[in-house]
Amino acid sequence: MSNSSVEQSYSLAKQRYAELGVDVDSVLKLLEEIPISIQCWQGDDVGGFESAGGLTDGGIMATGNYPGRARTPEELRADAAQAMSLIPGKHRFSLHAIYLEHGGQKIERNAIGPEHFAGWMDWAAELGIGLDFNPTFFSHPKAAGGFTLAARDEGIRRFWIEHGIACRKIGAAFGRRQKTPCVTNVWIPDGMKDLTIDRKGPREILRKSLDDLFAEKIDPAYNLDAVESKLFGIGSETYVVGSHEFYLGYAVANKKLLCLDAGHFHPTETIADKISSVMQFLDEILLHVSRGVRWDSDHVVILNDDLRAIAEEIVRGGFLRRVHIGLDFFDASINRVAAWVTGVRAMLKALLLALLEPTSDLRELEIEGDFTSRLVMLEELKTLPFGAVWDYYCHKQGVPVGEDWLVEVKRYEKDVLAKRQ
Ligand code: RNT
Ligand code: ZN
Repeated sequence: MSNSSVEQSYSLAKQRYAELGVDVDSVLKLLEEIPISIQCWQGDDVGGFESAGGLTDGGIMATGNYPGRARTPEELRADAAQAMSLIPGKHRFSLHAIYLEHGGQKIERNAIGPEHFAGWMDWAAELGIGLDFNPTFFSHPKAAGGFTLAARDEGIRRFWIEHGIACRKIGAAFGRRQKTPCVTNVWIPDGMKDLTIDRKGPREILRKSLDDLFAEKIDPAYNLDAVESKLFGIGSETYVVGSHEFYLGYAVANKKLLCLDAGHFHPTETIADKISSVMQFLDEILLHVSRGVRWDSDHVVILNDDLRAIAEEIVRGGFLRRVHIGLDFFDASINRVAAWVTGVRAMLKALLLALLEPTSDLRELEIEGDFTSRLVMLEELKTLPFGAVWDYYCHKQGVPVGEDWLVEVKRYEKDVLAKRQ
């Protein structure tokens, strides 16, 4: 599309939105300020660089064998930078502990430190982006029994507490360096495949483990702790220790961030409506925006009704500064850079659509009891020229407009990814 047609379409779109009282230019300024935390693990199927082993059991699984997976930190950084060059705005990058750079040494997970992430910190500083962090409680012999922080075995439990403690220090080091807090998110796979007698015991253990893991106070300007629940996983179909109710209670009682993963509830249960509820009791939350399909909770995010509802709830509730938006999907069956770009661009489109809504007018209609107009307006808003605004935003941010970004990904695939054999 030519620059002049992008600009012409934009100016018409702007007029149309102005008729509804929406100032599109200021909406675009707002959108520019919203960072999305991009998950590192889409780039290599959650393999990490601890060993060549890749993702092993722990309640999650990447499927597909599309060529070009990143095998080293350098490759992953290059792929992520390539993705970010096709996404409008400045975002964040979320690392997992297994993405350390160990310099050929065997470093146990309870012995990792900020020094093993120096390369990542330098890279982030160069790009001017912030980092977030995740301890890795899976793909490890000490997680093979299915229990980590909720383990009855004291040695195993201690090991994982120490891992969590080490990770919070890494998060704080990120935060200190980047001048924005690092969100460090705890997710553990602990659970049971089949009928479970003692659902209480492991939860008592987990509660104690979390208390130990979080015992040290860390300045929230540097590190924010989040806890992520799940209903079921692969091999933990019947019972997951860290359920929604467990972590909701823990987060409220201990002033932690609650992480709501869109794929971690009943297959038809969505997270949008949970936001304004939990925000009554929590200062901040983390989202793992994902797309569940049947039993899989981690398909690439697309602009569907669920995603739109999440963005609408954040915007309508005025929660933009209190909700950290992270993505969580990993698809090994398509080009991984394209997966990233598709997911982040979808999230941004959903936020843009929500920001373009004449929300106060709609709220007025609702308060007045004019539900007819509320429904009619919501339906009419769907066909406003949103695409023209999105295209202009991409153009203004210096990234490809429309499907042009795919051309860049195909070129990168041919020049770089295809050569990784
Ligand atoms: C797993 C959780 C968790 C992971 C990442 C890799 O079900 O969603 O967030 O996907 O930590
Ligand atoms: Zn998640």
